[in-house]
This record gives sequence, structure tokens and C-alpha cells, in this order.
Amino acid sequence: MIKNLQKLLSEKGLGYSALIIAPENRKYFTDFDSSDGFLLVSSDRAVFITDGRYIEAAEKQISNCEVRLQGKTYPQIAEILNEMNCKHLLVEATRMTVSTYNSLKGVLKNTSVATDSTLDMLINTLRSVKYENEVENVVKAQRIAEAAFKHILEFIKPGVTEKEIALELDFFMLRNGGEGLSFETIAVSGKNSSMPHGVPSDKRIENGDFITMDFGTIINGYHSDMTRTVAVGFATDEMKNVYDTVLKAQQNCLDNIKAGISCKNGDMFARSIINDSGYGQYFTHSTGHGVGVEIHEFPNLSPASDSILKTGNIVTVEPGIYIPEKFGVRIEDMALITESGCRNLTNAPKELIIL
Ligand SMILES: [Mn+2]
Repeated sequence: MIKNLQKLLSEKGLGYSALIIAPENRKYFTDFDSSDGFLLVSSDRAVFITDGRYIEAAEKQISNCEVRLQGKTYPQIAEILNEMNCKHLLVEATRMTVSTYNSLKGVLKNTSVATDSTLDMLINTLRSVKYENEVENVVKAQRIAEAAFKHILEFIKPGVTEKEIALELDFFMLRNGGEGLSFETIAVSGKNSSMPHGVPSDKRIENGDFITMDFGTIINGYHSDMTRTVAVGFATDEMKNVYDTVLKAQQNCLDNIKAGISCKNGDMFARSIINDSGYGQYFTHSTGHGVGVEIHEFPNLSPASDSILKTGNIVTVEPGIYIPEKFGVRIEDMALITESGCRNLTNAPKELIIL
């Protein structure tokens, strides 16, 4: 992974180095998980600095760069950049705090610090194209979430609360190998399901409710993300119609996305179906987002995106319709973009389930 960044740095010219501090980026480049550390990369060198809590594990596990024990942080960074003959330092503008920036400026005499989005964009581009082992980690995490979904279908019945459903999903995923939760699990029912990111409450499930569950877990630092909406007892014609519309929109997107398609059009494959059905005003978010070492990463299937889908991107496809004071429906799979289409990484039923 570091080699790819080194190549991009050398393409920028002589004397470029990058300072990487965001935990998920350190993990991405070194494959080493730590709450603290600094990674310095030039076109031909890479040095990872970490403190005494991590040094032994880092020395054992990191194979693609030098590992050094952290001393006086900023003078040490300046010293290493000097060894690298760094003239221009790129930093993660979206991640660096003002105080870190000030500390850095205080020790760097002949080095400019680029505070624009150059490094963030380089890293986003690298991270968005997945290697096979990264795909495998996402799939492993997804398989655990699918088992949790199967389990929860047995658990849901009138009388259980949204919080209990969310906790049951969480416990199942963690009990079955998940390293953590991709995000706070969403389980919302009835009128609450009209809030796309509603928080599970003490509301009890009743017959005639839709329940939307959005959840995922983590394997080797890689996230999964899925959403299913199920009904309990019965579903009205309106509920069935909305469900059907969301499913068609999702399927149309999955059927048409591939490498070379713009993310705008990717979004439109789902949105156009919902617009045509008259529910356009109730689809209030973008169609999908990248998934990897972060739950939300580059690229986005969004009307606001200027990106083009590439082979190796993993994106969610998750259209929804949310009718205030009534109900909401969202269906979400993860798709691996290929030359000719996409491979659906999600393996769970999507026809309307009425429990
Ligand atoms: Mn998602």
C-alpha cells in the first residue's frame, strides 16, 4: 500500500513527503492498528513512529516501513523529514487539528506545509480501489451481519422494543467474530422508521409496523453495511407499493452500475425509479457510499459527486422512501464494481418479509 503512495509522491516532483496521522489511514498503509502513531512517507522511504505501548507489536507486525520509538514528537518528525530531504510536506487537511498544525509549523524551517486537500484526495483515490484481500475482509464482515439478520428474524415479534432488536443484532455480530460495530445499529419501527437515521427507542413492535434495520460489523479493520426493512403481522397496500418501489430502484442501480459510469448517474439509476413513482420528495439522501477501513468513504453515489466508478470500488446501494408520520423503507447491499457490472457482496433475501 505504501508503494502506491510513494509512486504518487514521486509523480508530484522532488522533495515531497506525506505525514499521515488519521488512525484508519495509518492502518490502511501499515496494516497495523494503533491509537497513536505518525507515518512519514517520501518517494523512497517510509518511517512509522509510535510510543512505548505499541512499539513491540509494531516492530513485529509492520513489514513495509521502518519503525521508530516516539521521542519528542515534533522535533523527531522534523528530523526525519530532514533525512528525507523533504521540501514540501503534504498533510491530511481534513484530519489535522489546528494545534497539531501549529506544532508542526513551529519545528519546520525550510519545509512548506500544504494545507489543501491534495493528500486527502490521493489517499481517497488509493483507498477506494480495493485489493482482493480487502474485499475478502469486507465480505467476511458482511457474512456475520447476514447471520445476524437471519437470527433477528426469529427474534422480532410484537412486544419487543427497538432497543432490544438493536442490542440483539449487536450481541450476535460481536459474539460471532465481529471486532466491533460499523456504526451504532439502527432499528426503527412504525412511524419512527420514517427517520432514515433514527435512534432505537423503547417503542414496542406492533402488528402492521415496518422495521428498518441498518447494521454492520468489522473484520481486520474493514467494515460491512446492510439495511433490511421487514413488516410484522401485515403490510398495507401502500406499504407494499413503497417497498416494491424501493426494491425496484435498488435493483435498477445494481443492474446498471459498472466501471466508467459517473457516480451521478449511479445515483440516478435508483433515484429516477423513485421519482417516476411519485415518491421523489421522500428519498432524502444519496444512493450510496464507499465502504472500507471507514464506514463512509470515497466514492459516493450522489447527485453532488464528480467521480467516475472504477473497478475495485465497493459502494453501498441504499435507496429509501421515508414518509413522515407514516413509515419508511430502505434496502441496502454492498456492490464491488467490475469492468462489466458489479458483484453484489450481500447475500440476504430482499423480497418483502412479513413476520
Ligand atoms: Mn450505508
